[in-house]
Amino acid sequence: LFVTTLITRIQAQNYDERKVPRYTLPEPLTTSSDMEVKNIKTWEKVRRPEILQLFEDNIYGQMPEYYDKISYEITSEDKTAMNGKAHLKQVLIRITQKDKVVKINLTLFIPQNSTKPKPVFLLINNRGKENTDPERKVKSEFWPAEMLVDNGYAAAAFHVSDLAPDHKDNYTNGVLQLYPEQLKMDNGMKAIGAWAWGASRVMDYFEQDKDIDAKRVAVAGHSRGGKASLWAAAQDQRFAICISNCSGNTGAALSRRQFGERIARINTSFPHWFNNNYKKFNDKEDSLPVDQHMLIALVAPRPVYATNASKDLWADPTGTYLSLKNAEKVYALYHRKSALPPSPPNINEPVYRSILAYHNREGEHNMTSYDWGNFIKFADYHYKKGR
Ligand code: GTR
Repeated sequence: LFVTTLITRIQAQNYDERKVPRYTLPEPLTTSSDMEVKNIKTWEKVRRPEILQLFEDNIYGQMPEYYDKISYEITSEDKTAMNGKAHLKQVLIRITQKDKVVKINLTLFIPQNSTKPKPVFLLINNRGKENTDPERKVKSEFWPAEMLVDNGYAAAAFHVSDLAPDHKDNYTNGVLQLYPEQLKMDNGMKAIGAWAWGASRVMDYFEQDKDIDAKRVAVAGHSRGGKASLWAAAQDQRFAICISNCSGNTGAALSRRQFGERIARINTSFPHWFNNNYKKFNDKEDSLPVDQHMLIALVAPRPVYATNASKDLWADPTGTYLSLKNAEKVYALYHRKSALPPSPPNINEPVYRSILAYHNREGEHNMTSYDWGNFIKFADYHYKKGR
């Protein structure tokens, strides 16, 4: 019976472009009081805070920023890591609130090619911990730290389980211990919010590490991690660049297309990711006051790179592309014009010389050295190699 139910559910997801319903996206540049946003000032003072609040209230939950204490301890370091190319720091970030503590274990490889502060890619690791093991016994494409270092970037990573274990039965064992009141609120933080919160605490650390250029921090994540990287960059404007790899539903893809994974499905499979209010939109995508193009717009004018994989229709490549395209008008307020063509580029034709960047890699749902290679070119382009 279980198997039959599961198959019926999976089949209920649409993969046919002709069956995408007609929809109207909410307008990023019209305020709740029907005022048209024509300049940066109205965007930043009125509409941006409104949209941020809508995402907090209806999807990702609140982002509490208070705590009694934060401390940083280098628990281990090695100046001869990666055959002498990198300085490895293992950093324990401890955040205390009342008698509760959250500990983030940050792995950080800093290139040794000069003494200048280095730009960094921070990965929110949602997969196996071995991918980001400081000893590099496993060198997976999911985190090609050597490649980042060879290109002059520091490589940093933490694991989501330090903030909120990725399971409905124990996701509260982390950040939510500091903020138990969040659990009582329908717009309270849950796991994705906790992971994004963790990225901001790592940002706090970067701001006081002299080897790191805290003005050049790219926050990156894959899939559920890419939903968190977008939410982190939307919330915390200190992140200079956002990378959202194959993030799909409630990440970079438009919900209203109802293509591949849908809200009802994600809320059923992962009830611990988004707030309680989000469950009201199960099978009611059209009644959401936002769609995901507005999440990307919250990152403006900072660069965003979203990706897909050709065999990963679950994450709706077309819907991801349309999300970027529909965020363009907010970037235009800042006179930042994207180089994205009107319709999606071919598979394996990355568009990275652009404020809003995109590629659809041939293959499966994953993050690979192909993806990272393009993220590096994207960062090089925006930082103008000036490092
Ligand atoms: C899937 C989920 C997606 C995506 C993915 C992942 O099961 O439906 O939304 O987050 O997991 O994280 O790899």
